Amino acid sequence: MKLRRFFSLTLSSAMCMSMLIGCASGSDRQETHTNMPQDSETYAFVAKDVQNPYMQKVYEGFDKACGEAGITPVYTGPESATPQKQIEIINRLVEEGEVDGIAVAANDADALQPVLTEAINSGINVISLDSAVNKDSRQLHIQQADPEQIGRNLIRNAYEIIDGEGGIAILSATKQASNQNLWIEWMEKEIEENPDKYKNTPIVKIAYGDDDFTKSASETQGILSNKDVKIIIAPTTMGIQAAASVIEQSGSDVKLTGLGLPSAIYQYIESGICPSMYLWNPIDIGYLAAYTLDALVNNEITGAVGDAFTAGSLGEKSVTADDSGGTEVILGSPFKFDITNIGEWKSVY
Ligand code: RAM
Repeated sequence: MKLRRFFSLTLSSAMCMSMLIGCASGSDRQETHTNMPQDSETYAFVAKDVQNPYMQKVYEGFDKACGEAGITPVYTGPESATPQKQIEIINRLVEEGEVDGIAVAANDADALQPVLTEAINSGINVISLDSAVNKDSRQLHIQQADPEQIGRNLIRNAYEIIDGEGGIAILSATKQASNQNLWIEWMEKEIEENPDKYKNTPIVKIAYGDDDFTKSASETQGILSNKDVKIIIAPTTMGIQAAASVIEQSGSDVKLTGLGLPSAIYQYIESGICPSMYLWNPIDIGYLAAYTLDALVNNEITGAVGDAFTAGSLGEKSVTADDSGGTEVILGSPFKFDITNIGEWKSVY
């Protein structure tokens, strides 16, 4: 794809691009790698928020794949998880005409549609990862793992941890997060479809910590004041970390499970506050996203069902239909972490 270029991506121009974007707003950040060939393509990863360590791990893989493929990577995103700031950032990326591909972890499934449509119309390849935009706003989505498996596994795991007795509270990310909302729908479905099994373990509360540590911690305090709650499911790496620390400090015997980074939660698995949790390899998500963008940019795939391509060391990947009528590439299955394996993983991610 030929894009209008204001300048070539030498060291000084990459700094210049960073400055241009940085000048437009003090509340988001952009980083580029500058040791790439002058005519390399540029792919941007727009994080839910740049502070989130999970997003930083995803970018680590994105950056790695870009390095292998000779692509210039850009890390950008808002300082807190809002769609408005993502719209501003993507707008600037489109106006500047420097990027050939955008991978976005969306803070709202629908709100980014106008700006992403503009990006696609201007010749930029667009995918979502982690948290999807609607099917009309992207060419395909990178799905970490089957949302049904994630949602059902989390409820089944919570049920086992509390021996089928006690209320369940969910501490989610933002109210508009499409990934968390879909997982919560599957959690509710698992309970609805098995009323006998779950008769003593209802979901008594859903709270939103906005992927912000302080807000998640104060929501956890609220949850702990409800004496019916025996376990919290936090399907967000930020939420589970905040909940674990509040439970520990308060001395509560409420248990915890969810989706967490082993590096942040291992001590709570060891102490028994969070007997087990799930995740997938966040580095691989970013790695897969960059190779998928590359396959789109080089016209190896169009994003249609049946398309296949090689995603570096992850090997052959194919495009499948998703539940919304769009398409996706799935990384794998959710992986369970507990006392038997957390030691091996706590230094990996
Ligand atoms: C959080 C984010 C992200 C989610 C992970 C599990 O950091 O909300 O979207 O996929 O947790």
